Amino acid sequence: MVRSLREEAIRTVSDDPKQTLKALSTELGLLIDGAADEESLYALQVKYLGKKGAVTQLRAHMGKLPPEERKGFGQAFNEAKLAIEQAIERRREALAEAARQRRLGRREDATLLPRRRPAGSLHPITHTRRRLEAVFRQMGFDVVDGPHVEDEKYNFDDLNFQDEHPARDMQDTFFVDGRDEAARLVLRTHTSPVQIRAMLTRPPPVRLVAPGTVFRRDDDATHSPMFHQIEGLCIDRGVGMADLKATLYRFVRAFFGADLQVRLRPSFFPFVEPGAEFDMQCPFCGGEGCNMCKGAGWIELGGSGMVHPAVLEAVGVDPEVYTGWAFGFGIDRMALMLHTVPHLRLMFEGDVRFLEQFPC
Ligand code: FA5
Repeated sequence: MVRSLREEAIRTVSDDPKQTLKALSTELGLLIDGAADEESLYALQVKYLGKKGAVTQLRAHMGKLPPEERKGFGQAFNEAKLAIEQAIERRREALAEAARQRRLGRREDATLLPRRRPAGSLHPITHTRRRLEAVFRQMGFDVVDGPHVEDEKYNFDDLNFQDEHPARDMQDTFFVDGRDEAARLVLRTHTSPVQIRAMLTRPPPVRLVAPGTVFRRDDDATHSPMFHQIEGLCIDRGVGMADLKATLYRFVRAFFGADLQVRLRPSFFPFVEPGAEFDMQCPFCGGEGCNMCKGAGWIELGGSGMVHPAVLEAVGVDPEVYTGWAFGFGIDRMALMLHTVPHLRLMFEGDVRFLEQFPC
């Protein structure tokens, strides 16, 4: 249609330029209004208003008119050209607006729920760890960090582990290749080596907690090869088991917001003497016995005890002057309890359907 219109214009232009201008304006108006997109509109503009365009060429034929008609034709030509340009501009705006509306999605329905934006949140273990840190900070503890790849000396030797202690066995510990036998590196098996690092750099009194990731060759329903612990350490003059128990009791009360009892049971860890496991009264049944505590009324939290004099000596602290206590427990099991999650494995599978249930 565009080509025939132009041919028609060229054919008739020699006859009567005024008639041709009129016909061209009318036809072109229709073509402009029918342009389906900005591209076809631009093509029309080039074809008719460009250097060799039908409208532009019409002006060259002005010379064929008698001199008295030229002025009137010139005026009519300018007005027609302006009208065409304005029509093109209007159509361009309309097409741009239509495209914008399409982009915005005009099919708005005010009754629809807003579209759900995926929002990240803290992993339940990170959330639990931060809560633990906050509670201990409030109780006057510093929060310190230690390396995941640890010197065997800090992980075992200085903590009074004998050479033949089973925990050193390849079954339990991930040894890191590349160092000679005399100075081996391990993925730390617990957070207790941070005790050694802290005592080597801080003179007593020391009061700190050290949360972090630890690694063991452990993998079953309740044990993971990578898990998290928090270590507590207090070194000062004249501190004893009563301070340890009181601190654990105050911690449990602050963390769970309930008056839950704590109990110590004798146990063995090479770096404490005496050593004790510590349990808390079950926060779900208050000690009555339920599924969460397997009917016991108590939930096992971790290990604790008075820092062994051999450990104090290894770091140059005089055991005749200073005493200290330490504790360590699993953050992961604390998180399971806090969020009533049944299996440890769920915490590490990275399944978003599970994780998004904890918008912490
Ligand atoms: C220790 O690791 C001692 N370092 C704790 C300690 C510190 C004792 C200071 C005395 C003084 P144990 O091996 O029992 O202790 O581990 C402590 C806690 O870590 C356990 O009670 C348990 O909650 C958690 N835990 C141990 N192994 C795993 C595992 N494979 N997966 C998840 N949690 C674990």
